[in-house]
Amino acid sequence: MHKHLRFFLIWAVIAAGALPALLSGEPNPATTPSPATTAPSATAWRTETAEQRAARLLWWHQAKFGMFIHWGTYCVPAGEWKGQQIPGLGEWIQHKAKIPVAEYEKFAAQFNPTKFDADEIVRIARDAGMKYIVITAKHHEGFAMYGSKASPYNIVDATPYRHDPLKDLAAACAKNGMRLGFYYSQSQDWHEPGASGNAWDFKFSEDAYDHYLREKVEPQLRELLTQYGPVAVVWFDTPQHMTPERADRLRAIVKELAPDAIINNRAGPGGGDYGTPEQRIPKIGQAGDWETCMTLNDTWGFKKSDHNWKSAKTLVQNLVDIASKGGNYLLNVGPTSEGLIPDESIARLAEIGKWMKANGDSIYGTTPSALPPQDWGRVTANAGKTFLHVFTPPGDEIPVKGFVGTPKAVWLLKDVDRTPLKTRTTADGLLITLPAASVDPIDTVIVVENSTD
Ligand code: H79
Repeated sequence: MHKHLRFFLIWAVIAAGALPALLSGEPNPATTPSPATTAPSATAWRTETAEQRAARLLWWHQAKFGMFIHWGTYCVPAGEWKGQQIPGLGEWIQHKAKIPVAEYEKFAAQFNPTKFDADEIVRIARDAGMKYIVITAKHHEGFAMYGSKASPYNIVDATPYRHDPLKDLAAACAKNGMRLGFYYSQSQDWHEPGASGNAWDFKFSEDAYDHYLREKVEPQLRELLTQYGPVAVVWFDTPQHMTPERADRLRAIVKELAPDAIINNRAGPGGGDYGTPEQRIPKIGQAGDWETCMTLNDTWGFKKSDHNWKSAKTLVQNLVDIASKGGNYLLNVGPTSEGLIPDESIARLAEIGKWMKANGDSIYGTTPSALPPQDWGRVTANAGKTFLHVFTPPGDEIPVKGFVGTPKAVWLLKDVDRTPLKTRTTADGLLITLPAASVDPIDTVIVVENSTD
């Protein structure tokens, strides 16, 4: 086993090359600090030891699975402008159709999400097996989805709804042990002169940009970190024009007001706590802490015409793939202008939840396994147990490449009686018999209690 672990680690380090991340324009994972170091954290904006950092990130590592919520006034046009379907992401409609602020603002006046039910949303997340929620407090459109004193362009002051849904969500999360985080687009703000992104209404200047950061972004960040109870995650995005100094000002606010919060790596130069592969799952061996964010269909913000839903099988296998590589999965829902999560999303999350209820032990709190990649699926590990995730059984027997010794016990995770599965050891390693009747078409999980030799 030990010889094998060594081989795997060397191999994983080689596989962790930064090339894919560089090509995709994402921050170099090689600069993301690893929790395994004993030196003080490499994150300049934190003065904490590796142990303190590991403790701060512990819940997040154990959680593995969270809900992303993209909700803003873009759910009113829902992908359509002046009778035309606007291609691309729903939340990008203003940019894509170059809708002038004076016209786009009218969506707020039509936004009355009276069916929004924070308890129901938290229930949907919890039943799916999700342990945290990250919601858009302000996306690139510039509209605050909460009552903000720093800008009247917010859901309390600019809509007939006149109510703060983030207050409800914070209360529902607190009641249900669900961690809550805020997404905040700090650089693009298509509503504000001086901010980044809206070249059809405004002309960008560095001075005006600093004014925007100081007068809108920094006060709003302070509001979000003081008025909603503990904030578990701050999720910045698209740091165009963010210098290290500008990013440091935001990180300092987070550190001051929410010292335990985890922040993603998109505040700007200087990084954050974790990497954010978007709409993709990294190759095995990805260095540092990371979270794949992904849509259920092809859009983040609700879009009427988007019916390209991923199957529950794909979604569960994505979560397993991610957990087997040491990452987290942040899976998005885009509520409608009524405040409802689309039925197609709810159905898929419920199916994931059903699988998670029987198989969650193979996800929560796990780490990558020291075993090499297996042809039939993925492997996770936790406290002396190895979880074999069989996606495509090669036959009645599952060969476990690289497993050395005789396991103490082998059973199906979903089997509460822990009926032993038949095993045999050959020169090629361990073989486990998986009865055809036990196969779960999504992912059959076999628990191997490791041998003590
Ligand atoms: O919030 C979600 C996206 O809206 C946001 N990040 C996730 C979490 C995001 N902003 N920018 N990007 C992702 C990447 C940039 C995409 C773009 Fe485009 C390509 C901008 C212009 C070309 C996609 C296609 C959006 C508009 C056209």
